[in-house]
Amino acid sequence: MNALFPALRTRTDLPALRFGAETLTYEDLGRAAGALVTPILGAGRVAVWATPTAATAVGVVAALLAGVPAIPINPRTGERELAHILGDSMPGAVLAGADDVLPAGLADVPRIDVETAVDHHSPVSAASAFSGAEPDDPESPALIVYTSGTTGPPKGVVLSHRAIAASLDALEEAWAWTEDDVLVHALPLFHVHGLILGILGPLRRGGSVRHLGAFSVEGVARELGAGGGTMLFGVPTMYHRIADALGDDPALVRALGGARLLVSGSAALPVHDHERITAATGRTVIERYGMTETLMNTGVPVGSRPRPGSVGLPLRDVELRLVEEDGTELRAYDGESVGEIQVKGPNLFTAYLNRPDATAAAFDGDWFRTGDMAVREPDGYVRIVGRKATDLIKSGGYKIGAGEIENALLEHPAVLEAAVTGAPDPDLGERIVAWVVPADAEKPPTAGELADHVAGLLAPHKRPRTVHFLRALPRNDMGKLLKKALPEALHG
Ligand code: MCA
Ligand code: AMP
Repeated sequence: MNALFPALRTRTDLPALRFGAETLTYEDLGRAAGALVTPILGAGRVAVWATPTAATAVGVVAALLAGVPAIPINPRTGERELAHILGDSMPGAVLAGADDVLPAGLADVPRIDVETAVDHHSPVSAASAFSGAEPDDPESPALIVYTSGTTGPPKGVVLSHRAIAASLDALEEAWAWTEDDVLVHALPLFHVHGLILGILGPLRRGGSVRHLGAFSVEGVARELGAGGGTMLFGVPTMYHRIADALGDDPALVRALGGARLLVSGSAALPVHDHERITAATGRTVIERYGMTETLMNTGVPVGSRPRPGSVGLPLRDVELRLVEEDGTELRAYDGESVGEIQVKGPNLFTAYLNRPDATAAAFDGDWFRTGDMAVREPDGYVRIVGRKATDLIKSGGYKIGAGEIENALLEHPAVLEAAVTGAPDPDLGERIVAWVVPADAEKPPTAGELADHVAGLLAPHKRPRTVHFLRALPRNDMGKLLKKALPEALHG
């Protein structure tokens, strides 16, 4: 039973999850998740309406215990994206909190309510609540997480029990992560960072997690300070906002200064923000580098000297190489030879759901092509310097494909042509910029209308933050769009 979460049996009276005022011990979690195992066993796959609540954590743990693959769904997902995810993954049921209002797109999927309030007088013990259905085969699929590519709709990344266990256990070693750790975070629960690292990570260690529900600097200060948090996980946008607030907030300075580990990931944390945090608190933020398809690849080990701008060393059992454009392996450890990061190891995904073509294209033999460009320092530390595809945008830590936004914009009746790029943004890392040729130059749509249109079809974080209107998109003689020439076209 529960190979992923042995603490469900051993740490029964200790706190596992806290979301706001709601706390679940391991016993509570075992009972709540155990009660769902039988109802979901026949579902084939189960969607989880991934609000930032205890219900999501209970639903996902239940699916893992039942051996039924779970598909976390962003509760703000727009109608087009939701239809794609459901059509692609065909869940037999959706798990949702009892009070959640589900959109029409989910009307045909049988709903199972997740109860987090546990009846302590029930004779069902946590252990007996499990059906013992958890798969023996570590290769069996555990989660299907949707991630954007440069074009087309998001792809479902199939992650096995093996990959999740391997990645979390490698982080245990790198960060001396133990059952005594209390993780504070405010990440969404429909991606790897917030769900696998942020919820399943503490549960695998037998520690606990305090989720803020929504990110706020005050919440971080409270939970890391008096709340007893020992670790903080966040995306660079969160650390940027923390760095902005440190000057006026002695309680925040104390809270960060007292934490055992401050970890940033999902995008590069600018050196300036590293420096501001260290100057104010005396603490260094450490970075780790991962991807939905690979889970965690590298990390700065706890206790290493400060390395702003570095994502650290390959984690245990992860092999990492740098490869030149022509496929030649780069052997230099010189801090300046740039190659694409390729990785292999037990942390890798199984396949893209229903996409053997995309799966095959993502690999060079056993090596997964990350698309991230990096150098290696003489001591092996990896520094990411860019990304191969300019059509992938990282905004607020979310990966967003330019192509999917362009397609959504083109569906707006007032849009004739559209191009999407990423622009540097101090808060979000990159900001989505839309370049639009209106169908009627006299009556262009408003920027807000286009943002709402994209948010409604895809998701709010994919909405353009800036919209430029042009007479025509710049193209070469072959008709190919020249994205680099867009700023000039604005003034042309
Ligand atoms: C504004 N809003 C709108 C619109 N305009 N909603 C609909 N339509 C509109 N036109 C709403 C938003 O929904 C939101 O509502 C509020 O306005 C503000 O949203 P926004 O400006 O987008 O962002 P934010 O609230 O300021 O969030 C910043 C953030 C967030 C908290 C840093 O970006 C975030 O949580 N990022 C985490 C991304 C992440 O987890 N990435 C991991 C994937 P409301 O305020 O009500 O919510 S990468 C990964 O997993 C790999 C493995 C890795 O390495 O980690
Ligand atoms: P996703 O596909 O949403 O899981 O995002 C994965 C991508 O996030 C990686 O391919 C990197 O480009 C980026 N990423 C994750 N962690 C870091 C980091 N610490 N520094 C720079 N980029 C990162």
